[in-house]
Order: sequence, then C-alpha cells, then structure tokens
Amino acid sequence: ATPNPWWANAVVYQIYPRSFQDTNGDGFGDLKGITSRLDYLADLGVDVLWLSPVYKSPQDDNGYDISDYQDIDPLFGTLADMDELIAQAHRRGIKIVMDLVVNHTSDEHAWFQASRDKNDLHADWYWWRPARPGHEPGTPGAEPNDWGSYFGGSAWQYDETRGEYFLHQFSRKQPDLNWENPDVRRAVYDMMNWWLDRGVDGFRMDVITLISKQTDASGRLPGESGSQIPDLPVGEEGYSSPNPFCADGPRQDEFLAEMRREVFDGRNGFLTVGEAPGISPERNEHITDPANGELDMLFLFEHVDFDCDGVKWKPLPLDLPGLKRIFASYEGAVADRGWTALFTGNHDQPRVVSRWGDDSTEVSRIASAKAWGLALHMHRGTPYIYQGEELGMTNAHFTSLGQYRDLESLNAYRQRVEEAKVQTPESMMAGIAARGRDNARTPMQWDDSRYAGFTAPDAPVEPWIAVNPNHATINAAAEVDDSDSVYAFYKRLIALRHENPTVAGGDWTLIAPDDPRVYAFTRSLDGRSTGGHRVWDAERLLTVVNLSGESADLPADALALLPADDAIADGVTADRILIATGPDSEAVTAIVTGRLAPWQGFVMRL
Ligand code: TEU
Ligand code: CA
Repeated sequence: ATPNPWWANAVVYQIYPRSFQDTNGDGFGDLKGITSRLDYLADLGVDVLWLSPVYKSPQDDNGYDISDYQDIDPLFGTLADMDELIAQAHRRGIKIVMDLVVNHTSDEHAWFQASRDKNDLHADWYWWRPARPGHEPGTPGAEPNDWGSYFGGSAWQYDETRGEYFLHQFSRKQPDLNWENPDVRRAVYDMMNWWLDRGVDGFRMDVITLISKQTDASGRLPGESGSQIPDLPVGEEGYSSPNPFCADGPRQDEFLAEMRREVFDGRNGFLTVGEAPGISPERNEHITDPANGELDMLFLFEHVDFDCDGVKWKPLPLDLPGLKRIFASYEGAVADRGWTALFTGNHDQPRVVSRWGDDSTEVSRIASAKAWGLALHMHRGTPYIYQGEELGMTNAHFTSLGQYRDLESLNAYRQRVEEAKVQTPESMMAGIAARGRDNARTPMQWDDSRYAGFTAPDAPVEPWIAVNPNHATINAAAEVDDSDSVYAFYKRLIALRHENPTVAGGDWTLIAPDDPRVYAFTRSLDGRSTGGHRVWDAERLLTVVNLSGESADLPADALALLPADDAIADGVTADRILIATGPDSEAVTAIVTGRLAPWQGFVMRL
C-alpha cells in the first residue's frame, strides 16, 4: 500500500478574499487582511487555505475572469503582499492553495486580445467559429450552435474584429481556452510552475472537468453546421446544454496526466483539488487513484445540485435519504483507491445552516450548524470549511434585487423572469434568496461593530455587498472564547481529525439509509503496528446525527450496535463519546432512552 499523503488528515479552509477582511477602507477584502487574520485561522487549526482568485481581473465574475495570471489585482494588493501572506502562513505551518482558472480567461487577457486577429500566433487559443451558414453574422440565430451559457444567454459571442464567434460556457467576458492547442497547455503549465516556485502549495482547479470538449472527426462541435454530432434539444430558456459534451470530455485524463507530469512531478507537499461538475463517483475514483497520476481529489456536485426542481432557482426541501445515497456513492467509489473532498458550502452555494439547517432562532441555528458540521466531518475524505461556516453564518436574507451583486443571479432574473418568462418575479426572488451565490459572499463577521470588523466602522465607503445585520450576534469575537459556540465545535472537529486515524481514514459504512431524519454511519480501522509496536488499536466509531428540528428515535440498526444496557449503567458510555453536539451526558441520555433531541448528534466508540 502507498503511504498516506500529508493531506490524508488535513482540513482545508476556503477564503473568498473580497469578503474576508478589508484593511484599507475601500470596502473590498484584501491580501493584507488575510495575513492579519492568520492567527485566527491557526487557532481554528486548519492546515490549508484555499484562496478564491486574487489575480489581475476585470472582476466581471469576482476574479474568475483573469486578465493576467502572473500578477495580483490591485483590489487585493501586490505580488509583495502575496509573498508576505505565503511566508506568514508557512511560519504558522499553514499551506496556501491558489485558485487556478484555466478553462477560460478574461476577454481582457492579452492572449484573447491577440486571438482576435486570425493571423496572430494566438489565433487558435480559443474556440472561434464562423456564423451559422445562411445567417448574417452577429444577428439572432446566427450562433454556431444552440448552446446556452451557465450565466444566461447564448454560449457564443460575436466579435466584430475577427468576424467570428467565440465560445464562453460562463459569461461573455470568460472565453473558453482551446486546450486542444498544445501551446495553450504549455503556457498554463509554465504559469503553474511559476507560482509553485514562488511558494504556493497547490491549486484548486476551477471547472477543470470542462476543459476537454467533444468534437466530431473533423473537429466540429455538436450542432455546428456539418457536424456529425447533433445538439441536444433546447430547454425552457431557448438554449441547449453544453454540459454533456464539455464535461469530462474525451481528453480529460490525458490533459490531467500531462499536467501532473509537466508541473507536479518531482515536487512534494502540494495539493491538487479539481472542481468537477459532471464527474461520476466512478470517474472520481479513476482521476484520484494515485496510480493514474492525475489529481489528489475532486469536488463532486450531485449532493448540492439534487435538491431542486430541475433548476437551482426552484429549490426543494432536502430529501435526507437521497443525500445519504449520494454520499454513499461518493464514499463507496473510493473505498479502495482514490479520495474525495467533503463540503456543504463554498462561494457558489447558500449557507448550509440556512439551506438544510434552521437559522430562524439562535438555539436552532447553533444546534443545526453543529449537526451539519458533525455529519460532514465524520465522513472519510478531506473536509473543506467555507469562511464563516465555522461561526454558523447564515444566508444574506436579502429582499430586493438591488441588494444582489452576483452576475449569475442578476442575469438569471432577467432571462427567466423578463425574457423567457418561465418564473414569476416572486418565485424567482424566493429562488435567489434560497440559492443565490451572494448568500455566501456577504462580509465575514468578525465582531458586532458597524461593518462587522470586515472594514473599519468609520470607513469612507460601504462594503461592496451589505453586511448581514445578524453580525450583532453572530460574530467571531463572541464565539472564540465560548466553549459552546459553533466555532469551538468546529475547532474540536478539526482536532479530532488530526488526532484520530479512524476519523481520518477509517472505512465508512452507512446505517439505516431510509431513516428520514437521522444520519447514521460507522467508521472502522484495523489496528496498526510500526516496528513491532502497537501504534493504534482497532477501532469502530458510530456517528448518529438527527438532521431535523424534531426529536427522533435512534435507528434500530444503530441501537443494535450499542453495548448492553449494563455497560451503559456502569458509565462506560460517557467515556466512549468522542464528540457530541451538546454535553456528553446528553448523548448518554439519548443512548439510554433511544431518543435524539432536535439536531442532536454524537460520535461513540463501539
Ligand atoms: O463554478 C463552476 C460551476 O460549477 C458552476 O456550476 C457554479 O457552481 C454555478 O455558478 C452555480 O450555479 C466555478 C466557480 O466556482 C464559480 O464561482 C465561477 O463563477 C465559475 O466556475 C466560472 O469560473
Ligand atoms: Ca481593501
């Protein structure tokens, strides 16, 4: 067996720099702000920081549209600030992982600007296509195929200078790079090596599973004039989905293996995690199997995409057995080889406590934030904590369109309500309030001052997006020294993963899959010896979490695993509680009575 890599028991913390800490009063978070909060992150105990993009960018998609990969956007600071952040993080034993956005660049990147000239060396660096034959270029219906962009409208934009269309799966300011071109790949690998040489410890790779596109034998995309591959039918907004042809395309493995060879071979201590919409659990196993030399782990999305009626703007309540089935498929696929990343939140998702927990009262907010933290962190894989999740931060609860900043929400409103008329204003506003990305992007709540400590209370301008008024009660200052806080609970979860090899790597087995309220599973690890010394006794852990706001019975299958009643009476059980959402004594009561309180959860050694 291969020795466990360094990240096998690590916990990663995601920072959205724009919303983390502003130090110069311009209302945007910056690199100096992150550096100033490193002691907080060290106290929490996380091993790695993943920074959403801080590269030079027109900020059309908050930095996911990069115009220079080898510079820092002035909004966030300078290369010197980045060097200082890396050095200060490393001094605290914390690694820094950057976001790598190479499915697309900004349209303001020099590569794209050069590519607008058919005679330039960069002419073939993007997906340029002529207008549909028989149509006037630039007029409606002249787009090369029917694909829609994930941010609304056609996935094709006409460029007057070149007289052709370019493909953009995301906004029109995010043209897709042509990975078929070896010069593109070389330029990306050179840039990655430059950052690794500068001291960063790895990359979170934005939509890395969209880089290889399916074409026919003559290089035509589906639906293009003369293509041997037909497009899919158009949906309610009038476009077809590029996803079946652009996700996990034919050269996916080849490109990732090439990247591994060209960038990571010969290096140590790095982390690669790919954002992987459209990847099945089985393909996750292949890509993360070290024998295949591709990526260390992937983010899969089925568990955050399934609780809606076809489109994220029509949310549905959580079907817990459905969620368990999805997690079981993730875990099952990598039981023998490969690995998985664990998350409920990131900068694109609503806050878990508002989505699947209950943020309507302080009691239910704290209890449900802990319950979801416990459920996620007891899985096998590498947990990712999104900034503020460790405080139980909630959705924004905005009520008017003018409060939103995200182009996805704003475009979707226009397209679905005003153009395609497939949702009423009321239902769309409800959809955005439930699922819009700005829910995760309100400023980090450090204290109860005017701007939550994100920026100075007397700053000359407002933060770029409104601070949640609930920062008066939900904030780091109130939580760090409170042993019952969500923060204190996350700190224990992180420490437990560091200390306990069963939590980090033990086999995962689901119990009571159909229970509608309680999530229960076991983790088990064989004993380990090194050089004739026993270093870890065989262990089996039972996790039980009530993920509902009502009390619930302990599932019979979980009860059957518990020790006999007399052992409980002897007080053995309290010693066996590894962690619980409330006092250990309450976990014992739940075991004795067979009844869990709302949002109650515990981990017990069997
Ligand atoms: O997101 C890609 C992605 O998978 C989208 O489905 C995204 O989750 C969607 O906006 C949610 O509805 C990545 C980044 O995480 C996102 O912030 C960027 O906007 C996007 O790529 C383009 O770079
Ligand atoms: Ca700033």
